[in-house]
Amino acid sequence: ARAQIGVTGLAVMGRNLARNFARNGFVVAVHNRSVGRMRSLVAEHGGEGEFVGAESMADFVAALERPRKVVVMVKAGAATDAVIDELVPLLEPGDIVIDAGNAHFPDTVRREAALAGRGLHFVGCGVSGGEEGALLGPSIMPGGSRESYEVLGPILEKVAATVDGVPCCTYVGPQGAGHFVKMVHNGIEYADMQLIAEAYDLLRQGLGMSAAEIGEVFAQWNTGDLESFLIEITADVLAHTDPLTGGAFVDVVADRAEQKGTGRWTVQNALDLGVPITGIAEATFARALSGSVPQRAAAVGVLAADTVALQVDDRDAFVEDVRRALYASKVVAYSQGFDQIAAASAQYGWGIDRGAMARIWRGGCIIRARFLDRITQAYEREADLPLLLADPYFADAVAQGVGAWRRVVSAATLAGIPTPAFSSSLAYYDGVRAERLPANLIQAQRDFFGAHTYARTDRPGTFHTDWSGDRTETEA
Ligand code: NBP
Repeated sequence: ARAQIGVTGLAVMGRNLARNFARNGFVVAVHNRSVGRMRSLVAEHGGEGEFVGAESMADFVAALERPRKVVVMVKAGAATDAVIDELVPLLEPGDIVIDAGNAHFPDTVRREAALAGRGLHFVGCGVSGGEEGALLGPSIMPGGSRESYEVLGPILEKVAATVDGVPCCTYVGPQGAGHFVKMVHNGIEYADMQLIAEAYDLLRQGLGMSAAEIGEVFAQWNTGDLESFLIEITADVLAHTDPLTGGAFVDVVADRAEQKGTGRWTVQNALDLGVPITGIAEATFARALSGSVPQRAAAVGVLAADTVALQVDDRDAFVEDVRRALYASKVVAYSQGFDQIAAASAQYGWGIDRGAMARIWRGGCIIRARFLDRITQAYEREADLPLLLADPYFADAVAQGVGAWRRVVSAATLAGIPTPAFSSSLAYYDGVRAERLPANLIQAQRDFFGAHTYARTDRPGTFHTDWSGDRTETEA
């Protein structure tokens, strides 16, 4: 046994992750259900490092040094359980199974408990960065026992992306914490992408700019506060010409956004925890709306528009307004995502360090951005920050753009350009900063029809009014 780590599941992600381990000097055992993938990996990339190809699971396990460290990189769901079931009888206490696929965190909680019962460590590990990240350095979010991280951490930190010499990998927390954080990362990614798409739409439909011109705007934005992987690739995509038609590539792509489920899981969990992640929810629903083919067909040309064309005297000023609105909306979406992490951490007892999560998202992953440094700094100033948006840096940054934000949202509304994420983020901002919300009326209504009681602003206690009788108030 001489392999320091093993990877089973050698499709795009597992193959590249195995190569990444080998290129970093680790001896890697590699295995795949169908042996062809394993053989082609060794044949094509054997020169990049030291691979130990195994044709059976038993040979694979036998090739590993103890405690064994087995990365499972298969299709999330039933395939993961099938591989675990095959693997577990071959392992010994102290061995570590790392699920690096996109598992739903409740599955990870279940698997961790089952393996812990057999003396095995189970590490639900979020990996972001797609194929390229897996090969060149992803952002890695491992959960599970702290003890397992002591053995595994140094290996993962070596293959992770680095920013300013700091690896984009750290221990996240017990049980399903790693996959949970990866899920919220993906939810934030949905919001970020939707906000960018809305900004594009405002410039395209609102100002009538060409895709290539907007690409230049995004390239420009990528030199400032918005600098990020997603803004960078947006500029690239918008500049791309379709070889078939000679027109802008984006114009030939069908406008139906698909999803694999992590956005939906994020929203479902937020509903369970009661955390208002309106940006991520709107982004997830916007994808659903785009894919609502019969509904859209029934509405096009039928539903009245009654719009007012965008009145723009100064194009550059409007573009700058959109940039500010995008930044402010993005701060809201991230603030909400970090709120969800805080709520889950408290609810499940995971002790997640939010500043550290922002730090490991600075490189390797899809939402990598300059902006994440600011988030880490905010949590360094105050680890238990109740609201990221209210951190002095972000409160000030948003304050400078709030006028622009209102102008953009109102212009979009009048022009009939849908901006669900821009608009709902602004509504959240106004809601969370309001001294008083109309929830007082809702509580009164609830007491009226269901005797659900209410609290008063002027006295402690819980009260009920006898609405159907003489309307006297009693303390409940
Ligand atoms: P896929 O998600 O396409 O899965 C293919 C792999 O799963 C193959 O190795 C396949 O083996 C194996 N597999 C299946 Br399917 N059923 C199996 C079973 N019953 N027993 C054993 N092996 C089984 O691969 P991927 O795109 O490389 O993604 C791997 C994981 O990484 C997924 O969980 C994915 O969500 C996650 N992820 C992907 C990305 C990305 O950008 N693609 C990013 C981040 C995370 P076979 O070769 O024998 O069919």
